[in-house]
Amino acid sequence: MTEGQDMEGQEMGRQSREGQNEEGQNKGKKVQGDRVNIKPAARRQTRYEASPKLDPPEVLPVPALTRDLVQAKSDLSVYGLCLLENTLADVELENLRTSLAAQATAERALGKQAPPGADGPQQLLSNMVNKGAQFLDLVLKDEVDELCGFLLGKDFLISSITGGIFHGPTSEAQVLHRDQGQVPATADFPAACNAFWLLDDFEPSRGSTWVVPGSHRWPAEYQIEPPPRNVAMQITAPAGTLFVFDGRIWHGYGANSEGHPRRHVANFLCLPWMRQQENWGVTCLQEVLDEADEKLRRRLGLRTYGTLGMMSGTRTEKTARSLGNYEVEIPNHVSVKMVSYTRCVG
Ligand SMILES: O=C(O)CCC(=O)C(=O)O
Ligand SMILES: [Fe+2]
Repeated sequence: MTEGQDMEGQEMGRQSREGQNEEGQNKGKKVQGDRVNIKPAARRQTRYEASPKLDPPEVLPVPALTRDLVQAKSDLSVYGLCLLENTLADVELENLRTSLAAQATAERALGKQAPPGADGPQQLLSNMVNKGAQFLDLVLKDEVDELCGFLLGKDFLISSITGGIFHGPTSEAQVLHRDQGQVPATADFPAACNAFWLLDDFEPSRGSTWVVPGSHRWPAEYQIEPPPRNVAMQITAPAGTLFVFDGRIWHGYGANSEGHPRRHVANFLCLPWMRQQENWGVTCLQEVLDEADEKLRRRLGLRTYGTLGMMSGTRTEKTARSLGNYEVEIPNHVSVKMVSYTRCVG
């Protein structure tokens, strides 16, 4: 049964129970016997097809590398992750490695002024949105639209874009966590996902990501405290792979015993009604906004989504549809150029 069908089924059940208990409730509605006839929605909000719950919790294997988007979507539903091989051309890969390394060196050279995460053998680079068009190009690629749009619907937002480099050996693996930890565990759907662009071969000896495949399908009570490390396994995938994982999956980076660089760019994406990780309104450079095309502006959340994200009361050309759970028309005419406001005094 798909998630949409499941939700509609629950809704039907609630309505008909209410109909039975409260007199007069059914006035004006078409009643057949003791059931209220409610029309199901013509469309579901996302095309995500949920796999059934794993209750009791079961750990699945890591899915095989694939080059097929249909297979990758199925892997996301079944395992909670997919490994789409060969997604970056060699020249692009080399360019990304070089520019990530140059950015990392420049940030380290700032010493005490450097952003958080700059020192130590494992460097974190934050806010890659401001650090070069080559990083922004990644999040706009068709594969991200296809796979992350499958999980989150077509209007998903950029929550953050970060980069990571292991410069040498490390001894500590990251605590297992879920990237949508701020979302109640009872939310039975992906609210966020991570799309990692692997710039080096990810192998266990280089601290490749630990994952618990299938854990997105576990009941809510298993999504609050992390499971023991011995149920997790590490991925192995070549540079150029797009590694996408559901925000509900238990995971964390590994320890890099080999010391080989392990570089990646992370596109962290979320539902269009969820708070983004980076506060773009504060940190996105004006020159990035000036250069941004329509799609990037939407992905950054600089467009309205239904009644959300309005700008001093947004004027739209169409009457807004604000009924229930719907796909929303995004008015495109709103400019993100800075406007000077004049304050009227008395
Ligand atoms: O780098 C990795 O392998 C995982 C990192 C991670 O899970 C995170 O930063 O949230
Ligand atoms: Fe994470």
